[in-house]
Amino acid sequence: MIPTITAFESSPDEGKGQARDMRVRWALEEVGQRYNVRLVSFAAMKGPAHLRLHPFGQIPTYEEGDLALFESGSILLHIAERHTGLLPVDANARARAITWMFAALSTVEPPIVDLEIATLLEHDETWYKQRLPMLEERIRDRLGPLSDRLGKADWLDGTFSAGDLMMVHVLQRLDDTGLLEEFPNLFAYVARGQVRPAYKRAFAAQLAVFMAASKG
Ligand code: GTB
Repeated sequence: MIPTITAFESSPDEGKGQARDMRVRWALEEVGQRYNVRLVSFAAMKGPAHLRLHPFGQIPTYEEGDLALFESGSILLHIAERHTGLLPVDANARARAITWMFAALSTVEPPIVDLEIATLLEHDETWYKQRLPMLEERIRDRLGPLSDRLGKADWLDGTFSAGDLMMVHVLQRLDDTGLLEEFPNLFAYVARGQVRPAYKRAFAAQLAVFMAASKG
């Protein structure tokens, strides 16, 4: 059965692959699963049909037969569990890869999102300039230990896994902040993810949506 995911009809990231459908597309490409994409406008995301799929009115969602999922982490785990290639077979290694997915989502991503929100929506506030160094320091507090753990390795725990996929996609949200460059091994780690053929196919697919939308 070919699953259907949802993505922004016109992504505010202008095709940079920052929206969370990108990590789902990438996972599907890694495992060689074809997929359909239903594009949704901001208005449609808050309408009853989409809210039945996603209680918070967001993208991405994932539909496969009578299964409907939301939350990129849950969707990625579902894909990784149903196919080979994104989770190790060994039970302990598998549990560790899943742990890295959670670490990406619940420990590394939140301070990055805080910085994004401040930069996008709060830059005119009087306190913005004062708050910025604190937001950046909170990100460094995550990147430092992550960089130490990765060390000289290519991936976080042996071979490339869903944990790396999630972590790379979270870290690439730091593009344009200069923060990733402070940790050369993390910068190289993200680049290593981005040259994977599956990443490139997923990136091209979401960029094509943005290009078509901008032509009007
Ligand atoms: N926890 C959920 C998940 O992991 O799936 C979060 C989903 C989420 O935040 N979705 C966003 C959304 O639908 C799109 S990805 N937002 C609309 C809304 O909440 O009304 C977040 C995103 C959006 C834009 C950029 N950008 O422009 O760079 C980057 C990331």
